[in-house]
Amino acid sequence: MNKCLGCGAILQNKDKSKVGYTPKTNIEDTKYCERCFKITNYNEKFITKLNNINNYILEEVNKKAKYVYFMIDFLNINEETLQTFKKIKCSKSLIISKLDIIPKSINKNKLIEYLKTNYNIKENIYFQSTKKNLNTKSLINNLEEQHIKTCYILGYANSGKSNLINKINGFYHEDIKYKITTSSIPNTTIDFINIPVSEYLTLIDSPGFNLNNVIYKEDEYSLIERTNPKKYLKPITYQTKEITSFIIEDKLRINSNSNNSFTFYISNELNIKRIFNNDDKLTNLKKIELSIPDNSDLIIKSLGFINIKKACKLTIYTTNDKIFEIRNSIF
Ligand SMILES: Nc1nc2c(ncn2[C@@H]2O[C@H](COP(=O)(O)OP(=O)(O)O)[C@@H](O)[C@H]2O)c(=O)[nH]1
Ligand SMILES: [Mg+2]
Repeated sequence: MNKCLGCGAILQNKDKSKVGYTPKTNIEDTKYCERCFKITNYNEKFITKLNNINNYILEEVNKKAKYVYFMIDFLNINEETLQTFKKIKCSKSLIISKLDIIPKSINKNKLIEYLKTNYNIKENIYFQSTKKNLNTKSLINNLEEQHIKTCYILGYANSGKSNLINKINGFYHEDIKYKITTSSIPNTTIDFINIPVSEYLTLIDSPGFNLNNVIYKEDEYSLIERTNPKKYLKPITYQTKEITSFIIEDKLRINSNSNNSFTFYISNELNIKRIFNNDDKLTNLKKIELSIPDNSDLIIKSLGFINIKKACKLTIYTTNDKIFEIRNSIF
């Protein structure tokens, strides 16, 4: 069976609506499926649903893997993503990817200490950026020093797995002929892809784990793309003295009536409106009440988090009431 070099799906010319489709008749000589061709050459966007993907990845990896690099970007550090990390049984390290977007004000060593204690992580944690080529070679050196021959690159959808593998492959081969397909929309990689980067080392790309709950609908491309910061994230702080509401992209409304300080760690491309009333006019949204302890982060899964200085009660109107977690501030 011939697999697409871009996404790992088994190539087929029977069903246009299924993954791996190519209109070509000579499948044996085909390198990429139609979807990968269109993503790479025409920047087309596709919604790809992968059923039961989280279990599929875990089962495969817990059967076969000896070593795993698990990637999460800064805005997706939360209980759900780290619980998935913990379900991987073999030796592993945690990679905080897209180092280039982490606000400069954040002390990286303190962040590592926080992750270790707050989320009880015993494994090594590294920062990495493919875009700025930071700490990519050292990830490979680690593997070589430990004589690891095969490493699975796992992580949440869009954390940058395929870009990292293409980059590393590029260190070994000046002109890589066949690149893995990458895009700003989740679920670009469909199945595991073995990439022998050198005589001694094979990296295995993987489909991304999917969050159980997200704020956007699956076809909201523009919003999905804008949730990913393209450059350094600039935290935005609002001091509140009276009744204030924050409305994010008309999908989330946070009503506050305390003397407080809210710092948003979400993509600067997202629209945050501040208004000075507590109307609840977003009646199509679900209403929830949350009690926030002193100096906490309110995590909004798929967006990032808000650091809130003082204990307070918030009324929240939201498209999805399962996207919240509260943690001690990472600062
Ligand atoms: N800022 C930044 N963006 C990145 C980096 N690596 C990947 N991306 C972006 O993240 C998105 C997903 O990348 P991809 O490699 O396809 O992620 P995958 O789903 O984990 O394989 C793309 O829009 C990339 O341009 C990085 O180091 N920094
Ligand atoms: Mg990928």
